[in-house]
Amino acid sequence: MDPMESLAAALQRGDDAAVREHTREAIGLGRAPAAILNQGLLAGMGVVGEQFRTHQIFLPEVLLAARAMYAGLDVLQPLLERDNVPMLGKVVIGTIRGDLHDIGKNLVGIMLRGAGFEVIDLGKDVPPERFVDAAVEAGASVIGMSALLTTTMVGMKEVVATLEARRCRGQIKTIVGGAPVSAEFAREIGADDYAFDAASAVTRVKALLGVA
Ligand code: B1M
Repeated sequence: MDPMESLAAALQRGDDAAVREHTREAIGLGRAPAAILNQGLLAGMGVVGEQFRTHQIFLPEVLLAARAMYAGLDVLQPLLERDNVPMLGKVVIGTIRGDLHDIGKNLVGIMLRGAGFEVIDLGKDVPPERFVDAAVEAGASVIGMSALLTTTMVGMKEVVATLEARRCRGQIKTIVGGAPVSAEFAREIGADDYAFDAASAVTRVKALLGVA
C-alpha cells in the first residue's frame, strides 16, 4: 500500500502509534511535508468527518482520530516550521467561544510560525474580549479566529464589535476561517479577511499586513 494510504487508513482507525510510524516512514521516503499532511493526515480526517456525519462512527472514534492526527502533526511540525526566518508580525489566534475543535487552528499556527510570524495561541473556547485583550497587550497586528460549528461562528462577530467599541478596528486586523466559515460570512460580520486553509491563511495575513 502507498504510505499515504497507510497513513490515512491508520488515522481512520485512530491508531496513533501507526500514524506516527507511517508519518516517519513517508518522511524517510522523501515525501514533502505538505503532501504528507494533505494526502495522508487530512485525507484520513476527511473520511472520519464524513463517517461521523452519516452516523457510521461516533464521538469516541472521532476523538481517537483527533489523537492520532496530533501524533502525526507532532512528527511533521518541525518540518512545517522553518528556523531563523525574520519576524513578520504578531498574530493572536484561537478557536471561538463554545468551540473545542482546535486541529485546524493549530495548523494555522504552525504555518504562520513557519512563515515567520510570532503566534500567540489562546487555545480553544476563547471568549471574544479575551482575543482583543491579548492582541492589545501583545501589540499584535492580527487576530485569527477559527470556528468549526455553525452555532459558534457567530461569536466571531462579537470580536469585531469589541474591536470597534475599543476603537482598535483598523490597527488590529481580523481574519476568520474554519469549515462552516466563508468569505461571504467574513464580509457580513465585518472581518477583514477569510482564509480557506492554513496555507492560504499565511498568504492572507501577509496581504493584510502588506508584507512580502
Ligand atoms: Co466535531 N464536528 N463535534 N469533533 N468534528 C465537526 C466539525 C462536524 C462537521 C462533524 C459532522 O457532523 N460531519 C460537526 C459540526 C456540524 C455543524 O456545526 N454544522 C461536528 C459536531 C456536531 C461536533 C459535536 C457537537 C458532536 C457532539 O458532541 N455531538 C462536538 C462539539 C464540541 C464543541 O466544540 N463544543 C464535536 C466534538 C469533536 C471532537 C472533540 C470529538 C473532535 C475535535 C478534536 C479537536 O479538535 N481537538 C471533533 C472532530 C475531529 C471533528 C471533525 C471530524 C474533524 C475536524 C478537524 O479537525 N478537521 C469534523 C468534521 C469535518 O470537519 N469534516 C467535526 C481537520 C482540520 C485540519 O480541518 O478544522 O476544518 P479544519 O481546519 C481547516 C480549515 O477549516 C482551515 O484550515 C484548516 C486546514 O488547513 N481553518 C482556518 C481552520 N481554522 C482556520 C482559521 C483561519 C484560517 C483557516 O484563520 C484564522
